[in-house]
Amino acid sequence: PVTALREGLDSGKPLLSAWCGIPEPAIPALLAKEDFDLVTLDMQHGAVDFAQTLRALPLIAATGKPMLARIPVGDFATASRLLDAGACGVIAPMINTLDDAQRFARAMKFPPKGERSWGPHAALALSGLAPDAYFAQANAFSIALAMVETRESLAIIDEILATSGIDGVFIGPADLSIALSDGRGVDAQSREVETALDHAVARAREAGKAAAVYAATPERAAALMQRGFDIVALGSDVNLLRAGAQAWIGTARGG
Ligand code: 3PY
Ligand code: MG
Repeated sequence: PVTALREGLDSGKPLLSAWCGIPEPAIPALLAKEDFDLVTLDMQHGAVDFAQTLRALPLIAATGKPMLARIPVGDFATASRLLDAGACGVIAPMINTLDDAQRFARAMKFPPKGERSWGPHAALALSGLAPDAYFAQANAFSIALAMVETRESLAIIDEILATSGIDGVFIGPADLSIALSDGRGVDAQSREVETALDHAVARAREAGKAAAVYAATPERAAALMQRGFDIVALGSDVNLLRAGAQAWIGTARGG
């Protein structure tokens, strides 16, 4: 399973991810059994911590699906630890400078590309790969997605995409809408955001790297998959539960 996200991206078909923030590993395990292509755990805004992510990993891996995780801002040491634990990739929020991108990339890749330290014990156990095989392939299959969600970041998207060890960009439409409106509000579908989304897909294509994005509704996810994103994360588990509850309650009450 550690190689599964790379393989999914290489297939060229858009991947739909579940997005989990409830601090309970049974939830990503349950969603991995549905027809999602992968599952993402959100350690930035979700309530999941490292221990819960560790417990979710083998449960997701048992389904053969890849797991991605989003780290808290600047927490690049956790990016390496997630790879050691068997995550297929990491999303780093608020990558606003080239230095941010390089520091993130270095945590994600072994030398000579980066500075990741050796110790992928759970990843070896989960994948069944021998240490030398893991080492030889890990830089290629461990996916580093840098979040572009500010004006500064959008202005250097080509440089971020060109950074050695960065495998793609992940657009945060909510934060980007705040930035592009100069703090006037949050509107993940503002005109400025829509333009930036198409720009990001085009620049990632040109760079031969991945473009990923967050979608808050299934309709939005469908549209963004059509617009060329390689990964669309449909969030969140909380929204899914609430939407399901509201639909069921409505039907049960005869609405
Ligand atoms: C954003 O939209 O800002 C995100 O980070 C997606 O969760
Ligand atoms: Mg964000």
